[in-house]
Amino acid sequence: MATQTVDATAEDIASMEIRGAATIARAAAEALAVQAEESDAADPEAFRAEMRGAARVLLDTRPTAVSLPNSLRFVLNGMAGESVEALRSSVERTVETFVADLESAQDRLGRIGANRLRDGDVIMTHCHSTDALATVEKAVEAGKHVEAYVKETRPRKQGHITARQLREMDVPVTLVVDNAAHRYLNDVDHVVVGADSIAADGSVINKIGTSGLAVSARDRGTPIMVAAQTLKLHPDTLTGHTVEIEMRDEDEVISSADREEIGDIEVRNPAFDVTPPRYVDAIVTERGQFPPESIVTLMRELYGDVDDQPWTEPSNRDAVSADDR
Ligand code: RUB
Repeated sequence: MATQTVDATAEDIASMEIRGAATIARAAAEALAVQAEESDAADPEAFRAEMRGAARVLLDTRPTAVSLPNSLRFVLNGMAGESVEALRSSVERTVETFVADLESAQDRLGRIGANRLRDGDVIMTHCHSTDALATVEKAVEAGKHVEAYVKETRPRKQGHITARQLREMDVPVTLVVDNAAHRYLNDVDHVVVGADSIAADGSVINKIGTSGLAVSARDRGTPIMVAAQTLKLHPDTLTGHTVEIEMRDEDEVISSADREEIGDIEVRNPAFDVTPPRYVDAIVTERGQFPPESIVTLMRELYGDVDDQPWTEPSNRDAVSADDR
């Protein structure tokens, strides 16, 4: 298990040292285990308050990937016991369960997604998604030959990570700039992407550029598979909330020297976008593959009774739910 403190983990998530929805969720859960281990809380209430505070620090890092609140909720709701010692070990056990579930979910969805890929298929990827790569890995393990066009993914170039990991699987890779995607989609059998959040209507929230790629793929008749374990289902969207799209620093897009030379301009750097369900062929989860419009059924089954924010202090809870109404 990782041994990073909550503050170090929060800093790494905010700076994207730790990134990608599943990896963020795992790191956050593991940081809570470290907090529990190192806590010198005098009594159970102080311990619980400390854990809630730690969860809020992690929650404040990045707003879009629902895997982060889902993981914090799982750990905080798993806290049980009448003594600090009992609470501490319940957190450690819950985090172990969370990490094991996450790994087995990725393994299972990988095998399901791999069934969609045939021997000789060419895929196109966007950004870097461990869930998406799990489908390729399982296809390769099953003896299928798969090749990949990898989109660079400006501004952070997560495509380089994808390219490296695909090469480690011996998958032939062609790296293209984002603007070349449409040009090469004729040669592609599947677009395979991950998700940071999935909304109740089946919309997929993923790295900026996913929606443009999906529209292009639909135009070319290329199917789009979204590989997303159920940790990516966004329970708040069941009650009409929308998913916040993170806006990141302008420096990721343009250097201050270039900007000065150009003159007075606005710069926008949204990290994610929303792909409507009509552009998505299948959402592949560890529970099977779903047409996007039917994902709400699974969301209700898994998260239907989730309306709690266990990181909120009990004294603020009434105010929060009143605000919510
Ligand atoms: C990462 C990204 C990934 C999803 C899914 O964005 O959009 O496609 O998080 O990843 P960023 P995974 O680099 O800004 O975090 O399948 O690994 O959860």
